[in-house]
Amino acid sequence: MFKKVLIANRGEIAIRAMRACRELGVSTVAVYSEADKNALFAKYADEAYHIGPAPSSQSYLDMDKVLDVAIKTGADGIHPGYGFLSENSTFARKCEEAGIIFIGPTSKAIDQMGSKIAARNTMIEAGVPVVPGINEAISDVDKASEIAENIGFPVIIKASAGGGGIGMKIVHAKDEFKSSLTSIQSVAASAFGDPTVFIEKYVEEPRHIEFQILADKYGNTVYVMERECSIQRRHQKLIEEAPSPAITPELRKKMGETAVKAAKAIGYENAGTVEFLYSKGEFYFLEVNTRLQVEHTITEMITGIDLAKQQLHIACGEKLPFKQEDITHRGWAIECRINAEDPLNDFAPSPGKIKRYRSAGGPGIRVDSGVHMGYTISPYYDSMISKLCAWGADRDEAIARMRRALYEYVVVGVTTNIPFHKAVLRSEAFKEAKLTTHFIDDNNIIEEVKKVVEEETEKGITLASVLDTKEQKVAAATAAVSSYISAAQKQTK
Ligand code: MV4
Repeated sequence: MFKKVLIANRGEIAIRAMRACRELGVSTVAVYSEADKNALFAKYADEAYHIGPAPSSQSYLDMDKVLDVAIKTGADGIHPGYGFLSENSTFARKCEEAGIIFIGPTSKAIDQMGSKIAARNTMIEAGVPVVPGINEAISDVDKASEIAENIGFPVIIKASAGGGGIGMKIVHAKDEFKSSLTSIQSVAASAFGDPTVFIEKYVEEPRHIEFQILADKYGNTVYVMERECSIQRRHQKLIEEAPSPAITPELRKKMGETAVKAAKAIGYENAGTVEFLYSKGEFYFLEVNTRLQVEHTITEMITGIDLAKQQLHIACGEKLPFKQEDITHRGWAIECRINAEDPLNDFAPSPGKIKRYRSAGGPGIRVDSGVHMGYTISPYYDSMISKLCAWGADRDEAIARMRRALYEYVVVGVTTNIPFHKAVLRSEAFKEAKLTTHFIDDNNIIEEVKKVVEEETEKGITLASVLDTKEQKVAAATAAVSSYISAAQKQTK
């Protein structure tokens, strides 16, 4: 096992990685920016080093600064978390060269997923189903337009260097094709420095289903159930669940084995995710995420496997301790990402100081968070306050627990998306698991969020105004919090 691991990240995921380290007796090193000097994760670590100003380019993304701290502190591993340097093959290579283990896949595996066209071809060769489309870069506009017509509209133009939803455009008819192509090429050139694009048939109203995989250095690769991440807004996931309500045991086996095939095709090791689009009984490979994802928690809740600790075991050369048939699952888990953002104002970020805070708890609840009362959410980074996860013996119990927990959760000082989650969780469509990537629009969720907020205001259970006027009076605040919880719980029904 490692002696000392540097965590090249911030917030809740830095704490998640450090928790795994602590349970394994591994020392931890945090690096933090000026904006994070009072953040919990920096205090949680055994050692913490300031590495630069708030803008990520001068701190969390500065590879040499991060590596320098790792070398000086004698860290033998670096956990990259998600985002920042986690899928940066140059950083993985620099770690390899410095003799420090990058806790993730090899730089080569990351590179192989970097070009979407190359990835598509690798998967086709490996026998992994992809969306019908073309397998080479578009060079000739007229030829491409002809191909699009053959594939059949709507088609989607994607940047080869893109991913996660940036650099794509849906084209509904031939007369839009040329202008769409030019526009997406220029987006790709400026966003990724590479104008290369390709086309696929556009799969309408798909479900987003992803398989967790774990692979050791000896070719042992397993899938660890799937997650459904269909409730998203502009490619920002908001609610995820595991297992997927769309998946039967037979389909799970088929898709899981396909995910393993995809991972093996690129010599994948460590924890990763294979994303699929699923529509009308068919599934198509989309991409591989070469990192531990935000939503890994719900997989942990249904399988009992600690994915962050498995990452450490794998990275230091241990064999996977289980085979595919040893992996079992129990019950259902849902994650709501609690963000400081205003769902009634186009989800605008709402950074600022958290004046009052009480997290949810009780049976089946897991909250991963990097914040606390008095913490100031910085405008420099993502607006996530926490990941609120609920486990139940079945989907209905998981939903009931999540609804109960959402009404226990108290955040004052910043606007949160908690009303959004309340609206989704009480909708018929969610209860019936009618999930697609268009869920929010298709089900008028924003209208429902307005109702949630109005109902709460009418019943006097919004805390903010009460507390703002009595901020100095701790006793009054305490009373307000408990009466809030009491009133809010009744609202769950
Ligand atoms: C697609 C698609 C439909 N057809 N490809 C979005 C993220 C990026 N990884 C690929 N994405 C999509 N690719 C074809 N051929 C629809 C999406 C898509 C989507 C995928 C997963 C989750 C949410 C999404 C929201 C909009 C579009």
